[in-house]
Amino acid sequence: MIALITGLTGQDGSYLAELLLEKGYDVHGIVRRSSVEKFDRIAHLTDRITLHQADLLDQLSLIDAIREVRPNEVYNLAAQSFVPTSWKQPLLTGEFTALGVTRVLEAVRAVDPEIRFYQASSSEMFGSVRETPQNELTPFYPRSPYGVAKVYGHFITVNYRESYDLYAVSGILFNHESPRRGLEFVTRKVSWNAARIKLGLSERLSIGNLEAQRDWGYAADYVEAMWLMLQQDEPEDFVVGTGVMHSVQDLLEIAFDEIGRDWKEHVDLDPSLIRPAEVEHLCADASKARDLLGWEPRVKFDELIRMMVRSDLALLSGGAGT
Ligand code: NAP
Ligand code: F7E
Repeated sequence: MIALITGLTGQDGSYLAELLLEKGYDVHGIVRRSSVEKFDRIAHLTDRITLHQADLLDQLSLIDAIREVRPNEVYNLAAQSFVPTSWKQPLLTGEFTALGVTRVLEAVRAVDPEIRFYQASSSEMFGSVRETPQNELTPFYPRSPYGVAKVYGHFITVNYRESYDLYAVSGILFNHESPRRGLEFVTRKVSWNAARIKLGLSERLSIGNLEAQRDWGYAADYVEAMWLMLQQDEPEDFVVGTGVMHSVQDLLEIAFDEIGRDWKEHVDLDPSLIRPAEVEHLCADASKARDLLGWEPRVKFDELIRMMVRSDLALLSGGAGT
């Protein structure tokens, strides 16, 4: 089996590449040109995977990459994925995160409509939630340019499935984290700064909305759900999450407990980190994934956050992270 991953250099791309290699796949990934190579997350894999230069903004580069690789499966994980940036760069976010999906789908359709296609959709599409917990039938109400772009990506995937009979599926994944998470996302921001405080490298951490609640899981568990979605008889969309919500305050309590400190003595509330429109709480009903895919999350929130803090302590002490 041959797989092509867009967003290979991101958090999920690196875990998915590891999973597919374990399963014996020939793994290819799309990377975009940069003046410095940022391949930290895949450095341990580069001798076992093949990289192709392409960009979600460039239609021909995507067609060329798919024509060269001739994959059985395409996983479209590339996106502008940081929600606050989507207010600062709404047009670019729309180009990457919305229209980029159509470009990959068009490339699949042009080269080989038998290719199975996975789209990385997001719980941010539920936004101001219409019901709790959220399942595949819950209406969308996105609250950021990122969420709006993901709704487009979701429906263009559904539309190409229905219009052209492609095996194209949308995985509606809730927040998933790991020691490889970008430093600007709240879990990693907290684990990294807690580790710095423990090591005496800093004293304070600025945080926005303490009350926001998310359904946080472990990225390595979630890439397995992506793969399972492409192994079914019929293409269908799935919600993937743990069904358990925690607040940003819970996150601080666990991370600072891991370093033996009281978070209240180190955290400043910074109103500039409050978003123009917030998603207050998200909670998955992943029963369809459990029943049809046999998928279950393995790592719980407390264990995940402690793992991230320990990994950052090791990294900041000059060792290898997880
Ligand atoms: P991430 O760490 O931000 O990785 C994003 C990837 O997209 C990077 O490899 C990045 O490449 C690539 N990329 C961005 N713009 C591109 C372009 N124009 N052309 C080609 N590649 C481009 O994101 P992640 O957390 O792994 O998430 C993977 C996907 O799942 C994203 O689509 C995200 O929106 C979605 N998602 C994530 C979560 C979550 O909780 N993590 C939940 C639901 C959905 P560079 O390295 O060059 O920047
Ligand atoms: O924020 C609050 C913030 O940036 C989580 C992406 O992977 O998951 C991610 O989007 C919550 C929000 O993730 C800070 O207001 C408080 O309510 O870690 P985050 P996100 O916005 O939920 C979804 C599913 C995706 O699809 C996205 O690609 O935490 N929060 N204080 C803070 N957030 C950040 N970043 N920084 C703070 O200081």
